[in-house]
Amino acid sequence: MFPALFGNGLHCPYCYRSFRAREIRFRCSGRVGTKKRCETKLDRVLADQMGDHDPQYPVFDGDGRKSTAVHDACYAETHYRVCPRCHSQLPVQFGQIDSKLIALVGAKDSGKTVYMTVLLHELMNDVGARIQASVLGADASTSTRFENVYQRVLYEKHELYSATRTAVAEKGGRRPLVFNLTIRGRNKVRSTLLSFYDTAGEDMNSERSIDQNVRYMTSADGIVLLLDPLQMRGARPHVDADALLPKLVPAEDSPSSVLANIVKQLQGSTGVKAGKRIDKPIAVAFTKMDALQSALPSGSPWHRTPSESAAFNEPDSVEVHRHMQALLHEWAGRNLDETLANSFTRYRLFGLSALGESPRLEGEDTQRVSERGVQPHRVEDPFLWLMSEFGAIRRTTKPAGE
Ligand SMILES: Nc1nc2c(ncn2[C@@H]2O[C@H](COP(=O)(O)OP(=O)(O)OP(=O)(O)O)[C@@H](O)[C@H]2O)c(=O)[nH]1
Ligand SMILES: [Mg+2]
Ligand SMILES: [Zn+2]
Ligand SMILES: [Zn+2]
Repeated sequence: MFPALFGNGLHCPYCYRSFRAREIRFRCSGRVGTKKRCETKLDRVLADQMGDHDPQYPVFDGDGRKSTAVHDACYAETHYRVCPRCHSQLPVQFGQIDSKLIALVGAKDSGKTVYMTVLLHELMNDVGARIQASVLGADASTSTRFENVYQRVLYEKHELYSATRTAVAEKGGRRPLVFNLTIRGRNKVRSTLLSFYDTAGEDMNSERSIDQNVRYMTSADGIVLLLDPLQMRGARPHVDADALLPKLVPAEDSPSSVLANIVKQLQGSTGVKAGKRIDKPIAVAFTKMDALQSALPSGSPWHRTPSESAAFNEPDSVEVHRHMQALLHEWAGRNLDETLANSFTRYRLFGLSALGESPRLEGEDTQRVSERGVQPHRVEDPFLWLMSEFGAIRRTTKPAGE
């Protein structure tokens, strides 16, 4: 039931390195024990790996399979368990509950940061209510950062983000956002840890990619690859006249080069044999579909609002997949689709709009969300497909549109 406990062991949701349960270490609680109380100081490992320079209580070895340990130096008990590789504090139920790392990747400007924010916001609100799920930050830093940095900019200030800084620019790497998703099933409650790492588009470019980024993709249980249709030559003539049309990016950042890099990195580091495909589900989604929706036929399945059911609607998704496949051939040629089919055992195409409407340009370079606010369409589809691939949510075969 708990795949994260077997095989190669566990994966840290913060640094994505693997280890076994017994290797988990503990951090002193700093409480008063029967000996001299411990003091805080710089944790070199945490500083080097995660860029966190705050003084911390010492890390010590214990039986990592247990939930508590007593620190020999002070005799105080602690329930803070940390990753043996990066010293990040592990979520409370880590190791006991299912843990899924979902890698969100895509070229620069493809819409990753906006998508991640809107998806999580939806999971915390409407979509969460629909699938009877709740989402909570698994650590204090995730909760405050999501609230103050991500959510506030888009939903309160109604502004778009500036480009995400590359992990190289942020010394020591960036901390992923880790959430605990709890789904109420018919007779049991199922928890899944979700880890999202907001990559910068540049990190996808092979020469500049760094360790953490490659680890992030190779240890992921599922991948969401975002493709920007506004970067596809065949789509650009169909873009709404009043939508913001970005400049064409250089060839090395094009959707097909990014996909080629991802395949290369995954094949290189997971040891996939020549001629074999990568056995990780990959959801490939066109973002910014609002800018192209008037070019779609009125009967397009993309326009439909997926049913209110808690389950993942397979027939609806397959119809959208076929439509997106036809669009992909028309907009970017067959090559991308061929690469996906030849490289992955399971892939599915999606179309989504995180904002629902094109942002407006204010002044030289500030972009604002439309006055009507954020109105996402089909942002949950790729996520629900992955969750259904993991067996975490049900799939229904009820005909689409019913
Ligand atoms: N029309 C439309 N534009 C969008 C949507 N989502 C994002 N955009 C546009 O895409 C731009 C980039 O979005 P981001 O989420 O910052 O892209 P990113 O992939 O995180 O970019 P980097 O962090 O630089 O790699 C935004 O400034 C918007 O102009 C959408 O749903 N609809
Ligand atoms: Mg970004
Ligand atoms: Zn770690
Ligand atoms: Zn101590």
